[in-house]
Amino acid sequence: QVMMRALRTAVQAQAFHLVYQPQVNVRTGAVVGVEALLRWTLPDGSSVSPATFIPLAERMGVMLHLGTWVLREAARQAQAWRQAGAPTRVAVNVSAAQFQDPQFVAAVRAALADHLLPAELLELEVTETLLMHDVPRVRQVLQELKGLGVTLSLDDFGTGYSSLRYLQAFPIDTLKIDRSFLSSEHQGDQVILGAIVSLGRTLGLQVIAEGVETPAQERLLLALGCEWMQGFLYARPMTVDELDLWRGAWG
Ligand code: G
Ligand code: G
Ligand code: MN
Ligand code: NA
Repeated sequence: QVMMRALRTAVQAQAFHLVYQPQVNVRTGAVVGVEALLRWTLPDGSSVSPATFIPLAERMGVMLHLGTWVLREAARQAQAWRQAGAPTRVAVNVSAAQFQDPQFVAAVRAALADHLLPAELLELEVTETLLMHDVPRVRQVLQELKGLGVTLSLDDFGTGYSSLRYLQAFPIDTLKIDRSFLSSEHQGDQVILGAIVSLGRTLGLQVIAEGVETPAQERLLLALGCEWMQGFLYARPMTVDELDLWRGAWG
């Protein structure tokens, strides 16, 4: 209850900001994009994890509002990087409330138009769970989004229940392998990892591994044919200023 009241106040006071985590092609060294991640800072300076406050925001019915702010703020920042001569594709996590909103495609179109952002600099991350319901509508929405020119990635891939048929039916560009497949020592998870990478390749999808923390994980992924990576091994989610510094050091 205390948390709920604080969240309601935070939404009004705009006590949120985005941090950005680089996604790199380890073979070429290119920064292929960044993922925007939402942060809520409390008045005392501490911060609450989105894993905690996003489900709360969903239940309170403010996630649509918050998610729309994220989308627009990410588009604004992507345009700022572009104008600074460092065009960077920004990936935004889409919440259930947004995806189910009949105005979602219009909101994405407006975010691009209002910030004069080329659509290829925006990626939308959806989860398998979002895609499970009402397949014809989901397909329609995804096709309209693709029609705008944005790219689509399937987040936390491998942890949900999406059927392989959906994968073919939906115009997804990228699979994001869930980090649970990396963190585990189980031999079986490495087999799944390999299977996801080949599945992606067979379907003509880009594959990116999330949660890469060690050189051993990087080696394994490269051996399996996955070159795109995101994780603490390269960088944590960072503020814009920190990211600029990181970019300079990354080269
Ligand atoms: O950044 P962090 O690891 O703390 O994020 C925790 C969870 O919150 C992740 O599942 C992430 O996808 C989700 N998340 C972070 N930012 C956003 C956001 O802007 N919108 C939505 N819908 N989820 C987010
Ligand atoms: O669900 P989603 O994939 O959007 O969540 C992204 C979350 O993963 C972010 O909260 C981010 O902070 C976290 N994350 C990113 N890289 C790593 C990593 O290398 N290790 C761990 N444990 N978490 C990571
Ligand atoms: Mn994500
Ligand atoms: Na993920």
